[in-house]
Amino acid sequence: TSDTILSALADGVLSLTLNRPDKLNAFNDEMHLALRAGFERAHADEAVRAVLLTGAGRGFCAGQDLGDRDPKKGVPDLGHTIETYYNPLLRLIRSLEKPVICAVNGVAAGAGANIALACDITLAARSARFIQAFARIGLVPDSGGTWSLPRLIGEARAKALALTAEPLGAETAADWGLIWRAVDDDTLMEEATALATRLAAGPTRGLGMTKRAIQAAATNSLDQQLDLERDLQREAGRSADYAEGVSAFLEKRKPEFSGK
Ligand code: T3D
Repeated sequence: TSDTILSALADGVLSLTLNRPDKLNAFNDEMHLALRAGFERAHADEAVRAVLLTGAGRGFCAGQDLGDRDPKKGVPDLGHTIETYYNPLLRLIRSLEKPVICAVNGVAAGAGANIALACDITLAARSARFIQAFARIGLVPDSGGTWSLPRLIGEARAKALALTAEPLGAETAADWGLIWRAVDDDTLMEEATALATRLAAGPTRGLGMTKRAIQAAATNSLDQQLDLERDLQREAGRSADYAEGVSAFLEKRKPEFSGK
């Protein structure tokens, strides 16, 4: 275990809190491994039905800890660190067939910004800023940023954000469709927790397949997507939660989903 990630399971929600507040929760190797372990648990543990990712202190995440990248120590192989740490994390978030909610409590810079964008529903405190900081140090957006930015906000805005590294406020991020919603700073965690708890009480398999289908649309043709919808609907139609959902509707009561 590591205190670089605080982990707690309540009401089906696995809360993962980036916890290096003195460094605005920048990633070192230890925090990478601990966060990965959190998402691996979310994949494996049936009791986890949603994940809530946030940061401790005044920042969400400032990306890579640049203290570990001092050029005096030699030229690093960043391809290796991307392959070893950032790419596996992105794949774990995207392939998790459970909702991942991100509560961006403060500045999200570099990989920190793009990890927030990889989550399924991202809320941000009104004071939070998103910064594609890579251009300031001669790097290229990673953690899926070059993929997610143009898809979420179009090429013009994606290029301007990435080339200028200008901060984008949470309100504008929401207006542009980069994130779901900007909320008051002092209600962020309450709203994000309520959303995660609601989703964790939902029909987990159906929600997971919905996530998979929407993500697949990024590369599928309409025909491929229609076939995928047929296959997933067949599977969803066999789930216990579908039977419960329909029964509850017919009996005019609230459904009690088991996640199965
Ligand atoms: O390397 C690889 O493996 C490749 C992968 C790369 C992925 C990446 O994420 S590259 C991008 C790395 N991140 C950055 O370039 C962002 C660097 N940080 C900043 O530009 C600013 O800190 C912020 C704009 C995020 C916030 O500014 P501000 O003024 O609110 O806070 P601050 O004073 O700059 O930071 C507060 C403290 O956190 C400060 O420490 P101090 O002086 O109080 O002891 C600062 O040095 C530290 N900190 C912030 N970001 C990082 C960091 N320390 C190490 N690494 C950081 N990324």
